[in-house]
Amino acid sequence: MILIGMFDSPFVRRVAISMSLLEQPFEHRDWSVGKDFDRIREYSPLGRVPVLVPDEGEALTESAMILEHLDDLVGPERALMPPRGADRRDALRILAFATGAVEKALQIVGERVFRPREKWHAPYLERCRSQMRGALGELDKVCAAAADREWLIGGASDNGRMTQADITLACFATYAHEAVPEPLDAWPALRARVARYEALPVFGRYYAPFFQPNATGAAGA
Ligand SMILES: N[C@@H](CCC(=O)N[C@@H](CS)C(=O)NCC(=O)O)C(=O)O
Repeated sequence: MILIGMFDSPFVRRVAISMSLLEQPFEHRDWSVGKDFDRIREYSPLGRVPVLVPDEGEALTESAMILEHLDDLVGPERALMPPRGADRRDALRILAFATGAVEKALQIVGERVFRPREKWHAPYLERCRSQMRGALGELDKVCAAAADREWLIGGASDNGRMTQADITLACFATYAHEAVPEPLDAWPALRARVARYEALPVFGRYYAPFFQPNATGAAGA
């Protein structure tokens, strides 16, 4: 399989980490959505990454769909999403807030990347920032409630196992931290858990620092 997209994308990153954990080897195309836009669009006319080109069949885009496909490939025993019940619902809730936070972070970054500074719209940036912070606050509560557990999902007795909720939480919170940038200091349980995950070798292997297009660009500034 071929995975297209750079590891400074939180969406590409969560797919790469998942593929590694699921022992699904892939060739990496480190293509930028800027300079390699046309090449990416040959595989996905949408022009977004990640794109996963399977050994057989059409290319897949949209990280959530790719992760579903990977879980399907390995089967329910090894899948990174819990199959059903309270564990699945808890994982979905974490994914929803993490996804909401990273989408708001991307909107803040997008304003800086695609619009000249004099056109940045401060009320819009502040709205996005407050929504992102609302979602990060919810994730902090989840992390605080799981403070004595290694992983977010699973019973206290078996201590659970790493799931997609852990992977996505770390990839998306790290993006908000580095790209917005949002210090995470207001959410100590979230910050500590993300730091612990980011220290794991698989997270380090699929990491690229976010390139700040406008180093002065605090949202709303
Ligand atoms: N919901 C999509 C989001 C993907 C996304 O926004 N990727 C960004 C990189 S972080 C991208 O390709 N941006 C280029 C563009 O939208 O023009 C997913 O989960 O795959």
